[in-house]
Amino acid sequence: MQISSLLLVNSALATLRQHSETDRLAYIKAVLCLANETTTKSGIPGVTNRFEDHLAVHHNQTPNIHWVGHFLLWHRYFVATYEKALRDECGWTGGQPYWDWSLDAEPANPNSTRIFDSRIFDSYSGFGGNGDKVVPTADQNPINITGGTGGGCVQNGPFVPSAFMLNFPTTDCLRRDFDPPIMNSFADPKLVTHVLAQKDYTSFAKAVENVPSMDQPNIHGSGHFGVGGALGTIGNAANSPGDPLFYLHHANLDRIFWQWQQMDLTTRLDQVGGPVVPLDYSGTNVTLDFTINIGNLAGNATLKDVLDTTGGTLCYTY
Ligand SMILES: [Cu+2]
Repeated sequence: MQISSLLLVNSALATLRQHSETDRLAYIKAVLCLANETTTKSGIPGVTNRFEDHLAVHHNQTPNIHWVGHFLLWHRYFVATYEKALRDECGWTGGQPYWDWSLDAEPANPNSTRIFDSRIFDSYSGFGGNGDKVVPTADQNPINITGGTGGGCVQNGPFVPSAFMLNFPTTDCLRRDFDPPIMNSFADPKLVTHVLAQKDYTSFAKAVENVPSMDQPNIHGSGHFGVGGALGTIGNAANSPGDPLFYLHHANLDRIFWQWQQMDLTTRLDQVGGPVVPLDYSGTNVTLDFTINIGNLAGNATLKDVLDTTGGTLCYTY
């Protein structure tokens, strides 16, 4: 049996809007601390700090961790490990906050910018706002994402270029490309209800990710493409953890997953499924003892190890 090195203590998660301004500032300070910690752990060439350690592990594993049976559990373990780094190395004392985009989405009004006016994007106590307007070339926008309103470097907040740069895989600023029509349709509360109504792990996981197409809204794509559009960092499959918001988006997906598990905990602490190879729905499926790894960030874990957020490996709830 694999004993993981990860144990999160007293880690209760809360939506960012439930945090006080002091807490929100403390969380962002911890993120900047991680980005300024130059003793790295991943061993991945090109990585210059502890924040990029996480980005690089996700980058390198991107071909194996999406549209697979272990998608949700890999990302659960990954976000929990990032939270642990913020706590152990950067003085954060809370749980990993999440961003519940469905609270502000306006599916009936695709061009609404209400969601982008929410406090999470505040220039002082939030994650900052949009990038300046850049028109993508056809090369930069292979899947032809429309509706983007930014695309350049974030213009305000704690992660502007003078305070925060990404050095992996290449040097770049943090980019955002707010896309109201995608945000409002992909973050539709009805999609959350649809996901929560799934009867087994495989169909749940499939409902969260849906298919790789912009024509079929899916909640996983909401934070990624609603904020990232065509050019934003969080919209890039490999480099999305370069946007600190990634972790709040994925914590929310994980919260929905945990909520779903709790509706039938006995069964759902013991059930996995879905393909080992991306989108290979007729191929081999993952099993409870399928092992995931997050490189040198923490020890390997089986899917069984991380199905329970309050089990031996993980220790948090929402
Ligand atoms: Cu991912």
